[in-house]
Amino acid sequence: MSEFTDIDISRAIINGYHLRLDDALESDVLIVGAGPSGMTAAYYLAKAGRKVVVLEKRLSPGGGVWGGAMGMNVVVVQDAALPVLEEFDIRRQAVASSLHVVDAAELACGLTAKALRAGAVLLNLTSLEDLSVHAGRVDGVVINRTTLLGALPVDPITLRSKAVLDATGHDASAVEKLSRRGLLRNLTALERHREGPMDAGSGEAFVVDHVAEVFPGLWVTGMSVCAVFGGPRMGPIFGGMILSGRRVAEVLLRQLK
Ligand code: 48F
Repeated sequence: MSEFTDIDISRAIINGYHLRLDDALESDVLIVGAGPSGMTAAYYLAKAGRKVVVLEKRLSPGGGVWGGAMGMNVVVVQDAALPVLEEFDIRRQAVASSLHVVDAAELACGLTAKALRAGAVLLNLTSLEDLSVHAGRVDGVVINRTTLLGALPVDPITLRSKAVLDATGHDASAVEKLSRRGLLRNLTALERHREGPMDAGSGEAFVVDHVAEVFPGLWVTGMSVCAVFGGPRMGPIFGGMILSGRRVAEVLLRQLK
């Protein structure tokens, strides 16, 4: 006779998840996208004591890291990002002048594990459907189960936060919600889908230098920065994403004070 039943297991899942969801209803920072920039930001914000919730539309966190380049699961990181890799206990191998290779799975898992252990909460299979705006400020997100979104007429729920961070990569999905309503008239690059052509050297600096609050309460990091401001794309080098996530966390922490 087993010590537990199938119903005990089901109850553990239901209660565990709904406690987590209930706790996620109000937070300091909601991060949309569990790619490298989003998970790095989640770690530094949670480590500083902020309540952080990360939404990810897919099953697995890690975003574009897993596939490396052309499906070769190795990524490149430059010298500037080594202190962050060390903080995350992620190994690397030096290859050429200032470049290192990192196993893609170790990077995706390493960023995720550190962010979660610092206290960030991840809701997977959860898609951003819309933003919540009150008194001219983004103050939350409207979410739905990824598998329902667009498939069935099922209403979403809302989570509230002091700041929302768009870390959705090339799509800049959160910023796009405001842009298509004409609320961001100055962001012409996003409206014209004008991410610049490949230029890794410039792009890596661009995503760090241009992290910004694009609308009160709504911030961008990672490739969303390029999508919004028209910076160059950069392919399978990830130091810029990690440094962009760290930088936006630093700026946000100052503002949240
Ligand atoms: O694309 P992604 O890895 O963004 P990133 O952190 O890093 C970009 C690099 O991977 C790569 C690159 C490197 O040089 O150019 O592209 O800027 O991670 C974005 C995450 O956001 C999720 C998506 O599934 C991915 O895991 N995401 C996108 N849209 C939504 C979303 C949405 N509407 N709701 C929830 N998650």
